[in-house]
Amino acid sequence: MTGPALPSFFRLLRFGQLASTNEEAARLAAEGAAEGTLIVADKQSAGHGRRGRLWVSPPGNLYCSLVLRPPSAPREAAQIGFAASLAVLQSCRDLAPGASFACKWPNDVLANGRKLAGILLESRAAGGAALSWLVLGIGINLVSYPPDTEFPATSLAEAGAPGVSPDRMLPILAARFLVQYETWRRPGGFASLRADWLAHAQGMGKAIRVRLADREIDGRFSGLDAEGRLLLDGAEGRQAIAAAEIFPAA
Ligand code: BT5
Repeated sequence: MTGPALPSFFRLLRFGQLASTNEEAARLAAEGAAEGTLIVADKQSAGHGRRGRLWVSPPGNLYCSLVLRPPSAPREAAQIGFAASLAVLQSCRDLAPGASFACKWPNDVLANGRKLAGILLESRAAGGAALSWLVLGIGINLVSYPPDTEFPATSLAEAGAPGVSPDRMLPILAARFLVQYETWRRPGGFASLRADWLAHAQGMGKAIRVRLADREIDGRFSGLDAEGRLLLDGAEGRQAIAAAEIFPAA
């Protein structure tokens, strides 16, 4: 299949249907696919989110996964999720300038307070020292969204840009991501990217509730550390949270 023109960094592989673009990208990455390999599917039969959760993936929305091979330590991998969230936010704002967009930790993008996009990072390390590969999966609800999610969802159409096709969104997103990725790769890049992300972060500086696997804790969202962990100031002092769901304080 032919597709939209993308910067030369990308090598686009398009599919009518896949179980999951992340699975396909991870399979290709393990076989040696080059950085910039970009898998796109019209729909997914088993799209997934974090911890095996389902990502509802009917035709009309964007489902893509990018193979990256940054020469970084595994603990820096999560930083790329913030680069991607910013790129998604900017791309959506380009198309729907009237809506209000925000980043929600760790990697969601919200439009008018509802979930518009999700991001899933998967990586493998080669012997601990450096990442072998990283797959960056992005799902953006362009025209539809599931009505019954725990955190309310939305689409770009509902945010004010009806009828945007995956082929229209993809080159905008690709160009925006490349700029963020290049920023990130520069010395000190994550510090500037983090400041940019925090300026768009939902709940920053506010009271939030953090749901961990086994308990919930309340505190003030006071920033991100160098590994992208959420810094929470609570009754037990400052904690760095690596994986959780966050909500406004009850
Ligand atoms: C995410 O997980 O938000 C990451 C989603 C990544 C999806 C992309 S699509 C291309 C690539 N290939 C894949 O297989 N995955 C990536 P998480 O934070 O765990 O959120 C999952 C939760 O979001 C679910 O449990 C639902 O509650 C909700 N959800 C499911 N589908 C949704 C949708 N289309 N829009 C908004 N929310 C959704």
